[in-house]
Amino acid sequence: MNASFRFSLISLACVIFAVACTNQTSQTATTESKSASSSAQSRSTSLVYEQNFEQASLGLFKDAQARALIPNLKWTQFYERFSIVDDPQQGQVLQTVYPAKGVGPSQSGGQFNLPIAPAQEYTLSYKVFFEEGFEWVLGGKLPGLTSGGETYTGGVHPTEGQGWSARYMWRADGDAVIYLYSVDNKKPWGEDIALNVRFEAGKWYELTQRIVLNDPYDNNAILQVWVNGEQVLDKRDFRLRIGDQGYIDTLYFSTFHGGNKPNWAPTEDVYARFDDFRVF
Ligand SMILES: [Ca+2]
Repeated sequence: MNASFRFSLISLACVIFAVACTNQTSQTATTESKSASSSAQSRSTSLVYEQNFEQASLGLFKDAQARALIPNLKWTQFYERFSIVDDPQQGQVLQTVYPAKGVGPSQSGGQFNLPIAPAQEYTLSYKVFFEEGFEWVLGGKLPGLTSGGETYTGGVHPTEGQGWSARYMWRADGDAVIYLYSVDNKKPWGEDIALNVRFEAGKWYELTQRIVLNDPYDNNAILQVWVNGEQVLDKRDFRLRIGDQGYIDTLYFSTFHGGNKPNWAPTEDVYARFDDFRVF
């Protein structure tokens, strides 16, 4: 083999290697961009919180039991209306009672505040089941992610874009909405964002919300919702904050009938179940 032929062979090998590497790089990039845009599943590797209630004791779930299971709870508001029960589909679940004539978190359902490490993006998913006979009445709250814990709820608005809350609500007839407090909501209370899903009693629903904060001075926030894996909301080009603040910092478990007037109350005790909370 003369020197020039050997040089040609080496050159050819280098070219083949370079082309192979380029192909490899472009395949990797395609795969990543597909998984990034496909769904909330793409962030499942960075799970920051998970709760399936399998390690809890059956029976009444009071503040002490909750703190044993979830050590970093900030506060609870249970009033002996939370229990751990066995569910035929889900194993152990958290059950909440909404007593007859009860309205608001002091008389109906209950709440807890679970801080999470502040971040610009999170996905929260959990399962909810309304037991047979559930009365929707005018509506009620369901858990969601917030910035500022429980601050921006109950008619308190983040006028400087310093926080927000993105719980869900059921409305009359079980219509599901996102119930949003954010800097550009000029209504006296939260703003309903329709999900075009109607809850029915006796069925488990998996609710998944992905929130990406807007850049500090842009209108590029993202709020996406999936119900049982099907995307039902893709809200973009809005603001959740103004400036370098408003980070996602709380899993706000909040559920009750209301509103704050008696006409939001059920006529009998009604029950819901919750399970499989995941933040990632
Ligand atoms: Ca469970």
